[in-house]
Amino acid sequence: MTQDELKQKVAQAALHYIKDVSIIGVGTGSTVKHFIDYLADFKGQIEGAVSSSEMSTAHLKKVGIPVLDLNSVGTLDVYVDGADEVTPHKHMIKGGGGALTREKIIGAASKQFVCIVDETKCVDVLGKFPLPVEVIPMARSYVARELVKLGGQPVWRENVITDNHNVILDVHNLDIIDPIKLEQIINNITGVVTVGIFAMRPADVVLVGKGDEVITR
Ligand code: ABF
Repeated sequence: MTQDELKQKVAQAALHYIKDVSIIGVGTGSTVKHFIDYLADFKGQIEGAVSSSEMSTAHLKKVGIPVLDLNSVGTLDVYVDGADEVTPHKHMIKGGGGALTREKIIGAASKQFVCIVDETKCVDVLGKFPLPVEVIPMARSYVARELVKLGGQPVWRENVITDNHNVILDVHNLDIIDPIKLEQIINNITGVVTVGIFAMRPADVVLVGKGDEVITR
């Protein structure tokens, strides 16, 4: 199977987790795009979705699924999203698509976080994928200096402004041995909005498209 076929397969498998759910949290990325396409078949059975990005919002509207405001719906039962890396402990690096802040908010407000990935995303240790950090624009250089002190090599994702009007630093060369600790340290750097380590609130279920099957972790 191609990587995209694996993404389709794992996105379809996620439908199992939205039975009897009326409002679904929806992430961002190419795997989630397939999930939204499958979700379209349920649009008569669900009230709507809370979206993690303008990109996903546009796709949800295109397939006819109402997009709802998280402030109006409270706690969500299920959140389905992809990842850039995921470990056996269900810790993730997310944000390659630039939507990490809203993704983390919806994940925090959801009872069950279902992560859908193809096998290339599975790692033992986070950090080979450059760690996205969303930063208030005026703090970009200051935060970059602080990240260097942590051993990282931050690169400004130029020409990218997030849905929240911030900038992103992609931090290379980090060996994330203790994801929870590093998430807390980077969270505390003044000017950081969100760090793309999802370990304090990990996924609850990870669906991995591998070979010609879907493995549930
Ligand atoms: C999203 O999924 C982002 O956090 C991440 O960058 C993206 C990667 O997934 P895909 O390979 O499906 O685009 O949640």
